Amino acid sequence: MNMTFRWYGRGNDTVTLEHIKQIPGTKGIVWALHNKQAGELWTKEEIKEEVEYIQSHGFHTDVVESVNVHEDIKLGKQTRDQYIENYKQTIRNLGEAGVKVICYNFMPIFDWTRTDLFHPLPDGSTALYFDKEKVINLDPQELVKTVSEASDLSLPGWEPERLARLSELFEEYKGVDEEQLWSNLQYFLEAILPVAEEAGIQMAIHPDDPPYSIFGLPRIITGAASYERLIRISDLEANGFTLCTGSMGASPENNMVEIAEKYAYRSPFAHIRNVKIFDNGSFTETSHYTTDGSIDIKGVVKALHDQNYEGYVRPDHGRHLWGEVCRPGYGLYDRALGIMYLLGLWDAYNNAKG
Ligand code: DNO
Ligand code: MN
Repeated sequence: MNMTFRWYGRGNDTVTLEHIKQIPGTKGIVWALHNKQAGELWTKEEIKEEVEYIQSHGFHTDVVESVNVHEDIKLGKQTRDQYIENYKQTIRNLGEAGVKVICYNFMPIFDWTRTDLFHPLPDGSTALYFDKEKVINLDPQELVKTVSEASDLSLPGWEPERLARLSELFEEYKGVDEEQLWSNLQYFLEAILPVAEEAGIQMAIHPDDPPYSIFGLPRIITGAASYERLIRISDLEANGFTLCTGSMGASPENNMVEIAEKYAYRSPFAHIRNVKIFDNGSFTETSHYTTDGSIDIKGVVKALHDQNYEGYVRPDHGRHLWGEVCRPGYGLYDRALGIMYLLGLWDAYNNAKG
């Protein structure tokens, strides 16, 4: 397990590299050029500058999250090819800079979706929350408005430029069902995977969050069956997964221990965090502690340990603790606590093995 921490870059994050340095066992920074629009080329110079800055603090820069996929690619529009060419060149440029894994997703319009960014928990902290009822009944425009007003920092995947086109995008997706989206994903993968393979990079698709359709939009990376279908599209090593326990595990149908046992070998990157799912399907993010949520985090770590997992791991999101002002889900404290829990489990499993 190669422990990492996601960081949004200088001037774009309340957490600093100096803070992260003080979290025991943390080797790498999961980074991105966060000022880039989906579809835009990441130049060698821009990549070099960011990588050198992070490395000068003693961290590796092996993992990028995300290089976002332009909506025209997901929609399968004719204009997609130019964006795919940019994507390919970005992969080559990242490979040249030593990057090993690129995390990406293929969710229409929205990236991860929540209805409340600062939902109070019984312990006095706040966390990201998904109210299923609300999402079923709310107009997406309304949701976007409430959620964006709750935070000054724009959420990844909720970039203002993209959201401004919301109605237009919804109109365009009317012609795209799940099968069409799969075929658009396949077209994209067939174009980029050989390039990634040659660049020494593993692409790691992130599951849809939550892992089911919302607002009538198709969502396809939702569980073990999606993984099987991905493997059938290409068994190149470059065709990898991001094992995100909190995203995929937000559906009670997904047993994350079994999924980790079965697919860790294809997952160069893991996001390990817990969620508590309520009877009505709503869920809240919690601490990483197994007892606090619905996902067997210690079982997931054991499954990885049993396979001598050497992939990159990050604690993904955390609660907001002790009055911290930060990006929703991306504070310092709870993610640091999460890391210590994950490393503690790992050490204990090491000892048990003898
Ligand atoms: C949320 C993240 C996602 C993830 C993208 C990957 O915190 O897990 O935004 O970065 O879906 O492309
Ligand atoms: Mn995740």
